Amino acid sequence: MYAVDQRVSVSGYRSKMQDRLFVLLALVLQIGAGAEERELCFQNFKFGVATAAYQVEGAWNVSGKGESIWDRYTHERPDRIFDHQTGDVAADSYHLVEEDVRLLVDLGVQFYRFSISWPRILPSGFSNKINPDGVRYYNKLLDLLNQHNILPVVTMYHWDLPQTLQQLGGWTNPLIADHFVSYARVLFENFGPRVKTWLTFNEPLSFCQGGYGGIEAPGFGASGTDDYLCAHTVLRAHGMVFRMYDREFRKKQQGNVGITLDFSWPEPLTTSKNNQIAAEIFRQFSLGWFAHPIFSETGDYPPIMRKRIDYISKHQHFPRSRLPKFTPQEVEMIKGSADFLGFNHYTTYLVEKNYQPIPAQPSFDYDIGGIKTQKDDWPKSNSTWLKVVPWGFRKALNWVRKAYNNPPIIVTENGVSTRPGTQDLRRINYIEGYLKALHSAIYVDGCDVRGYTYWSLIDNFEWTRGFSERFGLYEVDYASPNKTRTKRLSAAYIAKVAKTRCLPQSWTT
Ligand code: GBH
Repeated sequence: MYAVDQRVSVSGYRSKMQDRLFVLLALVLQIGAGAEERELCFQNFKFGVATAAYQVEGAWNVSGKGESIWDRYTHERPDRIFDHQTGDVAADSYHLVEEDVRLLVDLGVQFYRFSISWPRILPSGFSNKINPDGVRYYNKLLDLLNQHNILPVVTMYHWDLPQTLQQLGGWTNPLIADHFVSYARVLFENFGPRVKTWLTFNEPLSFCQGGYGGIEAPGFGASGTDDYLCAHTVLRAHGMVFRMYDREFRKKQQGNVGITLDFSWPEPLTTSKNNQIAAEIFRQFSLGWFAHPIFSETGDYPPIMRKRIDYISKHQHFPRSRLPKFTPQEVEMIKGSADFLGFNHYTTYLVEKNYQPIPAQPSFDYDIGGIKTQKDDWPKSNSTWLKVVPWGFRKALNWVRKAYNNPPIIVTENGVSTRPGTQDLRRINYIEGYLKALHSAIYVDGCDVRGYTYWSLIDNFEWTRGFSERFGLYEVDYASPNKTRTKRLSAAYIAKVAKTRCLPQSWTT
């Protein structure tokens, strides 16, 4: 039954009973293999790799594409981007799509997670005019994937909002939710017959906090106000798209709709009660902000967010809470609006309680009540924020299992940046460590994880970090006219994992 289910999708619920049999069988097989050289294998599981439109496509103003907030931002605020780079050309995947699919075939992955650029499909942001070249591009990609039996996992929104909609306030404007629904309908109509796994949003925590509260595009930095407005619209938009899929497409298209949330694991700095509480509040404010309204039994924002932000807002003399309120109808509409959870995880933080008094200026960082740091002796990557802490992955997955009644999960991103070069043993080491942690989360702890996605297929435009951080299994030579892709050692590693569904023993470093 599960096998049949898997043919059409990487997600879809399986019963509790199947679950238990499955874990039991896996354990028996592994014990049978002997403890010494126990092979770690993943059953009924898929491996894939990911990219996102703005980060790889380039072709920012050709074939009818409209302007996105990242086009505008990189052009107007080069000072905010490392080396003043832009995604104008990036890895040029718009023109090199055949090449990218060749790499996917070479890796032997079961699925490819990519995102669709809203302004490439709807140049004005509105659905009155569809750009045929945009539709053609993604159809071509879907054709190629189909030819090679690679399943598409498609993100509708990976941060590249049409600039026209930003002029209206972007995600802080509640009406943008309606435009997102219209955009999603265009996607279901055009691509739904072939796409069975959808993600509405990638990492609303990152783009609401970074984009509306920080210095990612559009970069207004109104922390503690605009970030909450953004999240509120995004949660409504997500729920509305899920319900629209139910009403208009599910019966015919039989796909699954989820959302990708990012969760860095907040570990208490010390075992003190206060730091443990601070870490738990941090979890509620980072993952819970989006997961509680969708995946909890009660819906709505986490009670601790409601309580803290209401209280702090009052002390800052706001006439009402900076955290907007859902109507009871909205709570119901959003609750349960996902077939699975897309889960992005890269790193871990240590959290201690923040004892500072309430500041006059609102900020998310104060509301969250904790201060985050990382341990100096955790292995580094080539990104300041990313330290290698595999055990945090297992803890994060288990927290989700307990908090939300073990929802089906697809790990939609996990990865690490390294220095330029193809001898990336550090990347292999990272992947191996995190896959071991994932294996324990599934087969020891019982987390319902159905797939793993490595970020990223190729080096790409890392937002405000420009091209300085490389996450690819293939290196991209940005100076070469055809953006030459060169295979890294880690590509061979992932190929082996994807093919055997087991961790190769000979690679252990
Ligand atoms: C993912 O976000 C994105 O989905 C993807 O597009 C990106 O390429 C990938 O990561 C690799 O970076 O400076 O300490 O405030 C990862 C989550 C959230 C990580 C914001 C960096 C800034 C941390 N990101 N975070 S800090």
